[in-house]
Amino acid sequence: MADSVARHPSTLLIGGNNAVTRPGLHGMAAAVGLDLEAVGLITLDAHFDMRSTADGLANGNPVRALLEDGLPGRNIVQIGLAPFANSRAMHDDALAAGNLVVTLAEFERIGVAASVSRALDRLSHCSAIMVDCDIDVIDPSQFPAAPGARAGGMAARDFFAATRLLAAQPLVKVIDLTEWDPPLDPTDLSALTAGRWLAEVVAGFDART
Ligand SMILES: [Mn+2]
Repeated sequence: MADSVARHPSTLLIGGNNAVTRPGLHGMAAAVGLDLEAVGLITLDAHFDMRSTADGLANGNPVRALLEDGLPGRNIVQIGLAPFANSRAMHDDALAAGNLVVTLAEFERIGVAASVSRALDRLSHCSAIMVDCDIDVIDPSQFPAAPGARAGGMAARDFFAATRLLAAQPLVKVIDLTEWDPPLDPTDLSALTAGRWLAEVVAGFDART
């Protein structure tokens, strides 16, 4: 990751599960010579990913692990948190850490552009940003191949729009896609949706000025 970020303005990290986000962010920070105080993380994810790290690193705890590594909560923006998919304790912990939390309900109330603007404003002190796209944020009717997805998720078109806006930001050095489990979808719907994600990332990158 560090080697790629050093040589390219944008690097895509394709999971695999959400545990790839932590080493991805560390690689990005190393490549640009920044400590964790100067790098930001934006997650599009139905979950806080704030489970305990006591039993090791896994797909449910990359945000907790990064906080424990020293990434300040003020450098973390979490968008798309689904109701009835997270514990109260994790929500409280995220707020106590200083993470900016934009729940799915808030995202839908204020819209894609305002949510992205809020995220970027929050990270205005950061010199490099990683975007974590946990594809379980999408409604499972539109992306059946994510085991963590819950009914009533984000509309795929909103996910695409948010991805494109974020990919257009020059400070976004790394974007990951995680939690896609292809065998869970016997149709080609999930593959087409993931393919569209890639197209949106490239279109956003192409729009950079
Ligand atoms: Mn996740």
